[in-house]
Amino acid sequence: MLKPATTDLEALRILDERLRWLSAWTIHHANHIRESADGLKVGGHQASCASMTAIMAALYFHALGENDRVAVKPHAGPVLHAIHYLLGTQSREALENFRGLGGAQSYPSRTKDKIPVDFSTGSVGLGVAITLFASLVQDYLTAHRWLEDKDRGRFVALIGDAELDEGNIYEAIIEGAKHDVRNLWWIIDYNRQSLDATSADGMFERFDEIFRSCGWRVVELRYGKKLATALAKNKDLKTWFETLSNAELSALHYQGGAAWRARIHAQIGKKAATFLKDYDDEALASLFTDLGGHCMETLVEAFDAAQDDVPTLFIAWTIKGFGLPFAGHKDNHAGLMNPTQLAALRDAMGIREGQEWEPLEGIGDNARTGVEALIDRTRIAREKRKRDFGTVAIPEIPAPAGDEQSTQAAFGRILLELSKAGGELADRIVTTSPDVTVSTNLGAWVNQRGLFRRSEMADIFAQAKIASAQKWSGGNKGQHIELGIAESNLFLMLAAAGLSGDLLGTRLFPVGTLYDPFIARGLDSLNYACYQDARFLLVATPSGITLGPEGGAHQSINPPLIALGQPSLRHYEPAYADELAVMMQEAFRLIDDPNGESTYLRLSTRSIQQIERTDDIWHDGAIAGGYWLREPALGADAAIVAMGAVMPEALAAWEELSNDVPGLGLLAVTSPDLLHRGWTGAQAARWKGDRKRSHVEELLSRLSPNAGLVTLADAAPASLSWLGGVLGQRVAPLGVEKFGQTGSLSDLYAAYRLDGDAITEAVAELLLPQ
Ligand SMILES: Cc1ncc(C[n+]2csc(CCOP(=O)(O)OP(=O)(O)O)c2C)c(N)n1
Ligand SMILES: [Mg+2]
Repeated sequence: MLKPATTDLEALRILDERLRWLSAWTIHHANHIRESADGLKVGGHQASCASMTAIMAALYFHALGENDRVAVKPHAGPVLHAIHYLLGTQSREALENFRGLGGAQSYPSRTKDKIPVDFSTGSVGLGVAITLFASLVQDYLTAHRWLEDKDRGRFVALIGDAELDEGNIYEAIIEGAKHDVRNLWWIIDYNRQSLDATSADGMFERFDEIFRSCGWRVVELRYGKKLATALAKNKDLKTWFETLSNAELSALHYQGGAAWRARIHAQIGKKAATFLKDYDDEALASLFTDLGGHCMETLVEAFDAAQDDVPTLFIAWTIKGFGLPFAGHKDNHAGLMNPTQLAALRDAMGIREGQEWEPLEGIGDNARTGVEALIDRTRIAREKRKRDFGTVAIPEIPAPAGDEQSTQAAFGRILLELSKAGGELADRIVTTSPDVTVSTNLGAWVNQRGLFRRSEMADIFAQAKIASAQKWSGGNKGQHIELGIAESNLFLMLAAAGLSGDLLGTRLFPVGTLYDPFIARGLDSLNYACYQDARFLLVATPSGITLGPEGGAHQSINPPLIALGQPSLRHYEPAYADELAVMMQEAFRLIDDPNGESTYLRLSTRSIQQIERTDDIWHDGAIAGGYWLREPALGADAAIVAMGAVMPEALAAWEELSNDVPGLGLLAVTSPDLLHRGWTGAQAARWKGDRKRSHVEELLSRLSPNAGLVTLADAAPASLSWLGGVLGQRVAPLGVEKFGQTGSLSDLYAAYRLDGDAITEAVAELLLPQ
């Protein structure tokens, strides 16, 4: 990385002020000036922005290189927009429409903002941690020779201090330590305020200890130059200052110079008399606001000094609302300046009324040249990367052979075969798992492709000739990233790897495995990955009560419902190995398709008799969400509708009942998620005049309008019960509604009413005259 050029500090200070103005003005405009159709407060966070304009000016206009990527503190979104406005990459129109439909988004959004946003943020803590995994992906691409050294960069997270209460951050740095993570700058806006109030005292010491123990360099930027010099001259004053609690400090900042004077006078007395004489009230207030995170010289020096690749935490002391009338007030998180206060700020910044949007309004000629030169020189108006990093041919994936198989075992075999066959897709697959690699059947793939490690890791057991089915050595060429048991990390890893094309120019095909119930453990991180349009294949296995002896804590019930409500994630639940093969092929295609999405495969360890196929018609249905495994007679009165590993029960019941119930159908649902989306999508299209019926409507219209459906899933029955709403058919939903317990499959299926008897009773009840 190049040493940064020396920069015009004065110009940076002007840019800091300008960012404070533009962010405050953008928020003010949306709340007080733009016409409000509904009378609701639009909101925005002027104090959170003001807290870090100096940090962001120093970063963007001085320290960032062209390959660097930044996750911006969500509530500093308007500052990022202001930066791009100054650079000419954000429009005035979008700022005027801040928080409006199609306007600049409240929190930086990769998919919705028109400026280049490297990482979306919003749910605090996640934007921080993803930078660590993105850096790991950069190392992965470098090791695999997909990224040249000249294209490598640093990953920067701008962090609100309260974000550091989020446990996912610590899970991430522990994982990072294991993988020797580097090229990270995490910059804490240490304003010692959260949303509700001022925060716990002395946390900078805790952060320091924790991060250092994980191999980070910690750089504390407590004082600006002026304040450091003044305190160096008076030890008593410094000691007093450093013992002020966060609440006391913030209150004094809010109260201003006279309060500082009175307090110093009362608490230090004579020993501070000379000091107090040197400053009038205004100068006193200004001096004490000279914290490290507001001092341009301090920031520039600190960034210039951290040019190696050691992961670095900067603790930049700041004041929330710096330079605004509510600076330091504990309630200022969502505070908005009123029009009078805003006008006063405008005047103080030398901006004429009516010229508020002029980017460099009021900046005198001498200074203007320097500012313009700095904007030009340090322009990092990075083109929003388009998805034009090539495509990868997805080969046909054959079904693994075998009369009896579980979908989990079939998954392992498919990956193994892909690996053995080789080719571009196999080389681009990167697998990852939170300590369940072996138990989710990734083991054979890992034996083939190895663990990824930046430095070689020998397999000690193999060297000692101790028999083991699992090789466990790692190196530069490895394709499996083993994680500790932290499901949030899994999803952040998938998010980062799933953005490798956009972020780093090479598409990866990330495959992550975990046990289905533990999706809930990392759910917000999964949502975060989807929100950013990261692309991956998530394989959740085992699932449901089909893993009987493992008991309730491991038997998942509601993930299909989670998937039903999760945008940008497609749920597939195969019953048979051949279905799984076409689903995996489709999932890989979707990863690389500009309009694609991620896929969640819910698999099982239950080994079941595979089905004889007489044709390939089922393919398209399986991909679309369901197909008739046993075709009903046209206008039939009933159908069994089943999903996944309970298909043998459904088939057996169908065989038993089909003599008594003529034309009985058996519908294999492979994705309630897709069927539901198709249904609502077709409805929406009908409002626009498109009369096309959705797949689920087509399927169910083969039955009589009064038909009864018995739905069956090893999951919450609501996963399928909604099917009755499509055409108004009656439903008897079978599924799991209580936490499971240990037991044999037959015992559990009987106890939870998932067996043939339950299906027969349900069909009978539906067919009895009402
Ligand atoms: C996961 C999550 N929980 C809660 C919130 C609501 N929230 C937004 S900002 C915030 C406090 C932020 O304080 P800090 O990180 O210190 O930022 P500051 O505004 O002080 O710079 C909270 C609780 C959120 N955005 N995300
Ligand atoms: Mg804060």
